Order: sequence, then C-alpha cells, then structure tokens
Amino acid sequence: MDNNPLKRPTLIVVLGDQLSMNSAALRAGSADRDTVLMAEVMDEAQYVRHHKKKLAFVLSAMRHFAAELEAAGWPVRYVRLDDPDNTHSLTGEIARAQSDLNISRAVVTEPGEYRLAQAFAGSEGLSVLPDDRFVASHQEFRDWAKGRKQLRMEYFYREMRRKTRLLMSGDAPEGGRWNFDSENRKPAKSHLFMPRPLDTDPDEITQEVLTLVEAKFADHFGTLTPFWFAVTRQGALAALDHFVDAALPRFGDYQDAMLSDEPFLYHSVLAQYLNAGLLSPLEICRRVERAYYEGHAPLNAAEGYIRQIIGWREFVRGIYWLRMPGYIQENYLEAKRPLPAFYWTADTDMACMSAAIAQTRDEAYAHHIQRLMVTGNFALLAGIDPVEVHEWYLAVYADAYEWVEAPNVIGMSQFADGGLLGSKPYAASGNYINKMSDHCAACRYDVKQKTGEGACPFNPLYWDFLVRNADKLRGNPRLGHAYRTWDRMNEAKQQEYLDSAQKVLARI
Ligand code: FAD
Ligand code: DLZ
Ligand code: SF4
Repeated sequence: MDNNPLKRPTLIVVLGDQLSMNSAALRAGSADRDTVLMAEVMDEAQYVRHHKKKLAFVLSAMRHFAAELEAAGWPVRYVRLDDPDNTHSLTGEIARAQSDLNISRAVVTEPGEYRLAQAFAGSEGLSVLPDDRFVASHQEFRDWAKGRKQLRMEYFYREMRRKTRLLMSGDAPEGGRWNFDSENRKPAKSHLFMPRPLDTDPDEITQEVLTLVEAKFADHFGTLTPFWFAVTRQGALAALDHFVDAALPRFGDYQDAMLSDEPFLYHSVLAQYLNAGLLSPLEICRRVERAYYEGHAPLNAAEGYIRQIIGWREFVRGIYWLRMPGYIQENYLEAKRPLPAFYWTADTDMACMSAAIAQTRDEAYAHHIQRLMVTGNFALLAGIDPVEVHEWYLAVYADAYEWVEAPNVIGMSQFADGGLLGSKPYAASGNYINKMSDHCAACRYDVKQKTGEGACPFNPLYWDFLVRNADKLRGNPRLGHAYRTWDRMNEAKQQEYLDSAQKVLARI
C-alpha cells in the first residue's frame, strides 16, 4: 500500500493567515484530486477579543482567497461563521470535513502560533509541513543561536543580508555599512507632505463581512468603518506599489517620528498583508531594493526598511519558536499591576497616550515607535503585568499574531525576558517623546516639569522604574549613566520623584 498521504485524496487546510497560493500545503496538493478546507471559527475569532477591523480584514481576506482558489480550479470547502454545523474550532472543522468527505488524510502548513501547533500535533491523520514563507527556517535560527551568550538582531540580520544578497555589493554591504539607523531619527514636521496608505473601497464580500462583524462582535474593541484595508493579493500589491512610490523615500528619515493627526507618517502599513500571506517578505524587499538602485529611494530608507523585514521580523520569529512554550509567561521584572482602563478608551490626559490609543481604536494600527516608546514605554514604567500587555497588543492590531507580537511585547517592550531580545529596557522619560513628536505642546501635562501636580507622568515614573528594578538593572552597562545620574541627585529630589510616581500610579 502507498503510504504517501499526498497520493491519496487529501484535505488541504488553509488558515486565515496562510493566504498564499504557494504555501507549502497548497504546493503539496493537487487541484484535481484534493479539497481545500478553510473555516471561520469562533475559537480563532475570540482567543483574544480581536479589534473589529482585524476581524473584518481576516474574514474578508479569507473569503476572497477561497474565491481565488475556486477560480484556479481547486474544490474548496469553505465553512462560514454562521454555518449551523460549525464546531467553531479548527481541529473540529478538520475532523468534520474528513468525516463528511470521507478523506482520512489532511495536510496543513505549520501554524504561526504555538497553541495551534499543539492542537494540530494531537490531530489524527493531519500532517504539518514547514512554513517556508520566511527567509530563515527554524533550524537555521536555532543553529545561529546555538552557543551564543547573547542573541542580537544586528548579527543575525547580517547573515540574512548575505543569504538573500539584498543590498550587497560583492561580499560587502551596499554603501560600506550594514546599518544606517543613525540617520533615521529625525523628528517630523507637520508641513511636510504626508502620504496616506492606499484606501480600498469595500466590495460586496467585504460589505457582508462588515455586517457580520458588527452583528457578532459588537462589543469588541475598535471602530469598524470606514474600512479601507485591501483584502486580496492584488490589492496588497497595489498598496506595496503605493508605499514605494509615495512614502519609501522618507521612510528612513522619519521612521521614529510621531505627529498628532498623522497616524501613518511614512510607514508602509503592510504588516497586516505580509502576516496574512497576501505579500511575501522577499518580494517586498526586492521591490524596495529596486527602488534604491533605480534612484527613487535613498540607501538609509531602503536599508532601514529591508532590515525591519529580514532582520527584525525574522529574528523575533526565531526567538518565539526558540522560547515557546513559556515565553509569554516570562516576567523578569515581576510586574503585577493591571492594565489601566484607558488602554481601551483612550480617555487619558496624556496627549501622547491618548493619540496612540485613539488611532489604535480607529485604525487597528500604530507605528513602531508609538507601540514601543509610548504605550509600551508607559506599561513598562508603570509595572503593568506583561501578560495583560501582551493580550492587549495581540487583540488591537490588524497585524498581530502571537509569533511576532509576543517577542516584541514580552521581549523588546516589557523586558520581561530579562534581556534575551534587547540589551536594555526601552524605558524613557517624557523628554524622548517631546523630542520625537509634537504631542507635548498640546498636553495638559508639562514635559519640562519633573515632579508634582502637572508634571509629565513619564518623568517620575522613569526614575521610579529604575529604582524599583535596581537589583535587576543596575548592573546593565547601558543603564550605567542613568543610575549614576540618580546617585548624584540629593535625597530630597529623589524622594520627590518617588512620591510623584506613587501619585501617578495611584491615579491609574
Ligand atoms: P513599517 O514601519 O513600514 O515596517 C516595515 C515592516 O517591517 C513591517 O510591515 C513589519 O513586517 C516589519 N517590522 C518592523 N518592525 C518589526 C518588528 N519589531 N518585528 C517584526 N516585524 C517588524 N509587528 C507585527 O507585525 N505584528 C505585531 O503584532 C507587532 N506587535 C508589536 C508590538 C510592540 C510592542 C512593538 C514595539 C512592535 C510590534 N510590531 C509588530 C512591530 C512593528 O511595530 C510593526 O510591524 C509595524 O508597526 C507595522 O506597521 P508597518 O507595516 O507600517 O511597518
Ligand atoms: C486571526 C484569525 C481569525 C480572527 N479568524 C480565523 C478563522 O476564523 N479561521 C482561521 O483559519 N484563521 C483565523 N485567524 C488566523 C488564525 O488565528 C491564525 O492562523 C493562527 O493564529 C496562527 O497564526
Ligand atoms: Fe506625553 Fe508627557 Fe508629552 Fe504629555 S507631556 S504628551 S504625557 S510625554
């Protein structure tokens, strides 16, 4: 008997973030023999309370992808959320399809999240194929990490540059340097021309999904309309073209900047398409590289952008699979405070926090520096329980999946892994936000005031954070300067900071 599952009729399972025609499972199957299963299930819609725009994006993109598969000749069993027989779990739907269609074998591309990988590992007759839509395989990352005392993105990134040959000039990096980050820290000016990401009008399929999401998930966080995300590969490619034409040239310069009423600045707003499988990392990077060689974008923009994708994105995925299970429970700094309610309402007098949370509510989007240096920084300084912070980030962004979100939150932002991912906590006082944004000018708090009523809350919290965690952080060479500054302060000043911080913490 032939035991190769793929020579017998097979169920090809495609998950909501595997919307790529060349995924491993689809490549392994054949349209004239196999059936594709796609299922909308409550377990996935509710394992965290996803933002309404994220739900609409995933469900509409799934429906569009199913239609494309059918147009390409694949038989598709598509289970809708309101199907009365829906078991509402992916393993339940795989088993139900196997029984209804009398197909004993099923194949799926490895899921992005550990919890599903575990569920699939226990599923009878289900083969899991490696997800090769990344530059580095799990094994490659493990090999690279093995024996290293510290895992640093920069060194991993250089390997990825060599491997992909992106922006390489022979064996050397283009422009003679691997990294042009030092040129990418300009604050933005509001009079500069600001592009907007490409708007896509909702078609009939999306309209139906919007009605469904409003009906079934009315109490979830977020504003559903206007809904403007692309939901097909073609739409995502148009968004990529638009980004390269309109925003890439200034991406590098203003990568870290923040401006009121400018939620996107020169960012690409492509992560939701990339993470759902509508775009591939290498096609994006090759497009950006081409823009540089054609003289359309400067090197600091192209290198900076490519580093985010073949550097950070691949690196955090490697860390996730290296450290799961257990990574999302890490709490090195023993932070215990509950997440303040204003993370769900934007109802706070802190102008920077209010802006970042309000745009998160409206767009299911905030750019990296808002996530890291505003909402993330505040949670870190205030000592919020990292699990609560992690669940918030996983729910509220259209691009959030645990494999990419958790290392960014647990590791980079909350330092809950004790420095595996970053060499120091991303902790900053109001001064950083003032330098990189225009929020402080319109804030009820005074960024220059260090303590007392009316002082920017980030200021006393910064020192309180360092003092609270001194046993764990004082030895960190990158924090030496900060601790020396604290040590030089007179006791009365120190006490003022600590008292002010307690008042801020009591208020939240
Ligand atoms: P751009 O600024 O245009 O960057 C280009 C691309 O680079 C992004 O689309 C993304 O694919 C990649 N990228 C950039 N930085 C990172 C990074 N640190 N890790 C992984 N990929 C990166 N990214 C997610 O995709 N999903 C998440 O759930 C997520 N959660 C985050 C939580 C926190 C606390 C922080 C600090 C960062 C998080 N990021 C996450 C990384 C980054 O903020 C987003 O990828 C980016 O803001 C998405 O917007 P963009 O497409 O406009 O990105
Ligand atoms: C995010 C998501 C949502 C909201 N809904 C579904 C769904 O109904 N069916 C599905 O197959 N996938 C969905 N997804 C994506 C999965 O949660 C994702 O595949 C896992 O988190 C692994 O990354
Ligand atoms: Fe944020 Fe402080 Fe500036 Fe207000 S003063 S916007 S709280 S950094």
